[in-house]
Amino acid sequence: MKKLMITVALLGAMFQAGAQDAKTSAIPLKYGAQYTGKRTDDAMNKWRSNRFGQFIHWGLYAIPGGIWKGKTYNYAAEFLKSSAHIPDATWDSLMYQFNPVKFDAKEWAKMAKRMGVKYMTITTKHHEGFCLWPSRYTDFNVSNTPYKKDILKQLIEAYNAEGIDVNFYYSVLDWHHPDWRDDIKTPEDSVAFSRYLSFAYNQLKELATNYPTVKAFWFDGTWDSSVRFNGKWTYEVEKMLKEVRPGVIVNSRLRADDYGKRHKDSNGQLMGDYESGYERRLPNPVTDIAVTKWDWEACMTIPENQWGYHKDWTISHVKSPLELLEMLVHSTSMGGNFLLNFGPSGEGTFRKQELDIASYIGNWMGKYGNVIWDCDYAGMQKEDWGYYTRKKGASQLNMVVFNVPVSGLLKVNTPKGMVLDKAAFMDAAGKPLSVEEIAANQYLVHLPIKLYTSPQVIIVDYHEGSSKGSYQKAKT
Ligand code: H76
Repeated sequence: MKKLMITVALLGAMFQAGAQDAKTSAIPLKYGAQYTGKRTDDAMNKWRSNRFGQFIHWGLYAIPGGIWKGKTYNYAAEFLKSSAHIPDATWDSLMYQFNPVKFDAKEWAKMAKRMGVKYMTITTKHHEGFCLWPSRYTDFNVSNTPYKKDILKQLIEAYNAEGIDVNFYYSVLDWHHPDWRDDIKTPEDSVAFSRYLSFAYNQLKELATNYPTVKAFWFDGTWDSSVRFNGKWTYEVEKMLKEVRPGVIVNSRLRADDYGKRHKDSNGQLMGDYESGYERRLPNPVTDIAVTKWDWEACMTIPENQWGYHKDWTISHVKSPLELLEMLVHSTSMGGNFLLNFGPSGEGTFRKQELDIASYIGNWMGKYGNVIWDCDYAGMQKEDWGYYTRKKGASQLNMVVFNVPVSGLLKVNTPKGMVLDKAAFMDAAGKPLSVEEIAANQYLVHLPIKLYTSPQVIIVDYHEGSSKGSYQKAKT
């Protein structure tokens, strides 16, 4: 018995020491997270307030558009070189066909502005290795095509003139460069790959230096073990970009730590400035609410998995404008950004479905953009009718209603200490909707019963305090 008690006491002491250790000590890392929590500087606040962005995938893959020698490849069009096993020289010679005669950066920027995006992220170089800017580190770039002109420069000028931030996507994975390796198997691989890493580092420095208004870098193609076990390089790239361009923002997908852990380091801390793992998916508004403690961005395709231009959009579900709009609202409601992808053709034009989506979302954003831009997670429980957002610092709650119940009654469960005062449709301000308190911290907002054909926005006024209602408890 005595022995047992001593053991128990010892165990207790060990647990206590263990608990303290967990609080104070972490796995020492040279290349892990550089800070914890959210960045709160002006550049990051602006990035966050943007909320809605346009992703553009444009490269040589836009020319064949998913079809090679008469055969349609259903996998992502920008992967055609790999899906159709096209030899390097054959693929690379597409460069001599790159001549987007209909490309008009100003038109693109106007369309983006009308859609309501506040930033645009462009593929400076995708996995194929072709560069949309005249890089001095490779000939495989736009200046050696029949088109010749710098695409990035034109896009930056046109989008910035419309007040839209421009960010750079950069694929570290590079199918063109002879020194690229997926895996390091021999000392020769190691030598070659370190040359590759210097090349990519130089290109990134070139981009940051030559395009001074770039706001963020969006890294991709970082999953192979060659990059994953080069945490030092990913750390140094982030550091260099921030030295060249103070305030610049880097996604978590660039980063790996000392032990090959990606996005989040071995201590569970996010690396880079925001979580960029949400690709073609969104966090769950009930179970993934922890995501609100970080900045994050979801990127989304219109068809199932086509980023670059694919000629045939009948091969998968093409999302409707309302599905995409709901994803945007869903993202804002969870404190994240939504980056919607477009894949222009080899001529430099957007297909009709893309233009229609842009104008549908744009019309809605024109009326209701203020429940998206600069808005955040509202701290409310998820309800079946849709999503809440809240503008930073505002004492109003926004309800964006996608599913109106046949009763017309929208349930609002409030946290303790929040009392609802009134509600009104945003575009019929002044004409109040009835707000009925039905139980402690439970309200019903009454909507007119009719057919709604677009998402409704309701602005709710509330104050902090406790409800005066008296409720009869059930006899159980
Ligand atoms: C897989 C993959 C890549 N990551 C997406 C953002 C697209 O660029 C796609 O090609």
